[in-house]
Amino acid sequence: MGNIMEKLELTAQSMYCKKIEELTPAELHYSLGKAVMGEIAGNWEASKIKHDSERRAYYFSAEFLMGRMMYNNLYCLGILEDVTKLLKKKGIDINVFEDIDDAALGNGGLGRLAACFLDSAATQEVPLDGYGIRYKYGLFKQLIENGYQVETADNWQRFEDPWCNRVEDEAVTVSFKGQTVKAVPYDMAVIGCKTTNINTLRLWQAEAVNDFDFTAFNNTEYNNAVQEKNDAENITKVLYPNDNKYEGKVLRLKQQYFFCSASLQDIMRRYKKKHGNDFSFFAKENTIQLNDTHPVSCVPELVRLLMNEGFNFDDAFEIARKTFNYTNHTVLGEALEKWPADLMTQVIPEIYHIICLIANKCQEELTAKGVHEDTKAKMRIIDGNVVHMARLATYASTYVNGVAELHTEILKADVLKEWYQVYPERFQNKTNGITQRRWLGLCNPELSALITEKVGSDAWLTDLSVLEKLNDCIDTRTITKFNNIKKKKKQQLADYIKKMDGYDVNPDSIYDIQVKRLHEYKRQLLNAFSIMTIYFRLKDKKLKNWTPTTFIFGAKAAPGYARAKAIIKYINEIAKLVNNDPETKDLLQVYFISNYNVSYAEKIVVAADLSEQTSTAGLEASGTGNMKFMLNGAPTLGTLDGANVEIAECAGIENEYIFGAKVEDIERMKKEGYHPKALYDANPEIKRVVDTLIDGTFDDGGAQGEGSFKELHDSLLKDSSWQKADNYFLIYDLPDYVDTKIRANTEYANRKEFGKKCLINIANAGKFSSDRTILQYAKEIWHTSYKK
Ligand code: 8GP
Repeated sequence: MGNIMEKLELTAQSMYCKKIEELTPAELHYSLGKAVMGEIAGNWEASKIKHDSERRAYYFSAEFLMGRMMYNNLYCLGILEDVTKLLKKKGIDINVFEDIDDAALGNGGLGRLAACFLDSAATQEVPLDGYGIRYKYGLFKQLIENGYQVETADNWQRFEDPWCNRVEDEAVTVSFKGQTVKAVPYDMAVIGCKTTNINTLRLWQAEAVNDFDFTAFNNTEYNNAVQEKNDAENITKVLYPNDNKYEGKVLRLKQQYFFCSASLQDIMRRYKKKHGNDFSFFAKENTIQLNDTHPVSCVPELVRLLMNEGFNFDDAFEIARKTFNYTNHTVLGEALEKWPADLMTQVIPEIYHIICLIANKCQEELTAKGVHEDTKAKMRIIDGNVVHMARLATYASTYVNGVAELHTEILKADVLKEWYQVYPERFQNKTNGITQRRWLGLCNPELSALITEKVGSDAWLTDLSVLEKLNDCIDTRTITKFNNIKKKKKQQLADYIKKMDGYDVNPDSIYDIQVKRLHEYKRQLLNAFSIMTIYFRLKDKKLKNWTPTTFIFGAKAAPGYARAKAIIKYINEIAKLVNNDPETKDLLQVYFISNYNVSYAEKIVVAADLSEQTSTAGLEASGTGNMKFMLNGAPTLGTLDGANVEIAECAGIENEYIFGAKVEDIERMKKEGYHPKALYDANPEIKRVVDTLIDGTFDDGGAQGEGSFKELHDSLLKDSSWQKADNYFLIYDLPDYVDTKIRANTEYANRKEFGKKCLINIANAGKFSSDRTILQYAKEIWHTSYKK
């Protein structure tokens, strides 16, 4: 510890010629970060040497949503409290680091899961390193202006990045048709908790091989002089802001191939150092997890690299198939990657050629297995000039997994049905998890202390199943303590919201919270409709004994997703109406917080009374936000979808607020016919609420009845050429949802009984640690070592 302060002092002096107390927050952040990096250097080196000597796993992901690193790293090193005190002595509040931007190199669940996995692997001593992209600009920052989302660039590197080391001498080159660029690795230390183990996240940055053309400059061609530099750097300039949506752009394909090729070259270089040109141990020593299909160009790339080493195609492919495993994260058709063959030929022709070889091999193998022609047709990797990446991934992997039990069943029965029939032994489930270090220890020290007191130690920090013990201590005193902690966290959130968004939230109201990416299938619009229903009932004096409630939303919409943006505007219009209505404003408040991100989430999940998880059954692969709320004691108000199903199983369905159609109901309606317009016509309350989209209650900026709200209204009631009316079954689910919400509101009033439900949720959240998930990957897929 003393060491860190000495190192901090030295860095401050040598870098900025300042004393610690004179540093700006950004300078202090950089200096302290570097001091920590100095402190762990020995352990990091030792861990690398250990991992080099054993079978190891790699997590290939286009996204790692790490969030703020400073507090988490100090926490995992066990020195957060001491550093806080030492800085305080110098008159510095450790909260200054809240001014430093999150590293938002991911969109949402998929990227945050990758970050939780790295944290868990480091802690559980699983030799797992991450490979990804060092985007110059992370996920956009969101402003809300006049109720609309406005995007601005996230220049996260402007504060400097003390957590990454540039490793110039391990740069490699990556070639596209007509372009060769340099891939420069930046290594981030992933610090385990209660262990000396440190893993590595290696992020690649694209740079020009020659970044300045001197001849062009001398000929006064100034733009040409830096053309190559710009073209190269563009590859890693910005994260695509889509969550659960595929975008077939050249630059995106380049990003994917860029980091895959660089990472594989890196792994091969390390391997060759050990074994020379004998590749017989390659798949024995290395296993690669593909985080969805974004890294699937690795498969042909590994084949290509091995063929360059003298392998024939079949032998190279066998090694590849033993090396890769694939995780699917979505069943939504629009999210499954399908690359046009032309585009691939244009950008990475050699890779496309190898995909053709793989596609042929696959069809031959299916013929040899006697698979029916119709089934074979459905399994074509290249079908009508389109490359189906999920099929390629499934064919070229040892194991394929979904991310919650229900999701894996849907993959087997539907999305990858034919593949499951032919290769059943490949399919596994790995229910997602979250790291309890960040999502309990760090963000909720008060609840952590209570848990530690009750279960007798802080063993839960590295073994969350210990929480079970709490089941035996849910008595009146503990409930009161819990309720008091929740009250405090709600006050803290109210203060934070005031600071960030300027809203005055009533800390004595129920906090009913929905935070996640904005998507139609997640059904924030359903939540909005339920609020309007309650609002009208209150106005009409039809709802008695309603406990004042604050509905909090946080969500970013993909910039090109018009309906999602219209929903944000609609929620903000509702907020304007109900928050200012003297008849309801003390009973109902609605706030849409701006720029929801990891750091905001840390303040939000701890303060929630209810966790809204309202996706249409069958469509949310897992969800991980649901787990964060559960761990902090908020019952789920949600559908039986994704991991909600397992949450309800673990805590008991009577301790959640479950509503709506189940997967079977949705399937039945799809088969037998679903008529939202008839439900709407038959139910005046639904009609009144849905019609607020078009009856002039709200303003969407367009001419009356012609703007984006009208389009939303149509989407619910009219079939279109490309989508059936109310594709996500909002109108069907609305009545049960409203009833369930009102039941939760009524039950909340019994503070003891409700507090008991909260504690039962916490006590049974053990399963949802990403430590459990990562150990399952290590034992059942990767076959690597782990902490015994
Ligand atoms: C998300 C799922 O929507 C979410 O349910 C799950 O918890 C999370 O992955 C982690 O497993 N999926 C995606 O973000 C996703 O599929 N994104 C890209 C593939 C387009």
